[in-house]
Amino acid sequence: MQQDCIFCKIAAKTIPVNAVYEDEQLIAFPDINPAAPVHLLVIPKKHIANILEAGPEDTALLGHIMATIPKIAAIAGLAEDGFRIVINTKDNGGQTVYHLHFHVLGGKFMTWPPG
Ligand code: D5M
Repeated sequence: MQQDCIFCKIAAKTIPVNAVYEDEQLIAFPDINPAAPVHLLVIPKKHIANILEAGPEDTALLGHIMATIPKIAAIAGLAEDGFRIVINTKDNGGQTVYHLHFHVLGGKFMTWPPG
């Protein structure tokens, strides 16, 4: 837990969260500023600033998150029509919150490339 980290506070439930899915390693909740009809954030409970900061000790955690996102997407009703997973990283990636998070977006047809 890192002081001043909003997602650490969400993971610790010191900020109330409407969790869509949770286990001992991760929590999924709606993005406060949705960019699609369904927009979830999936975060590790462990503080990792971004994917560049993940170390070899985080390999199993990252695998667990990727393996669990399809389950979360299905709970959110996205399995039939599909969805997009996005990891914004540092300034050029558009990262604003420096606690690793996986955006799960769906509920509409999305174009490519992103802006
Ligand atoms: O995405 C950071 C995302 O985090 C952005 O879409 C808003 C969202 N956000 C910020 N604070 C909250 C809280 N408190 N609840 C839910 N969602 C939140 P990035 O990839 O860093 O630009």
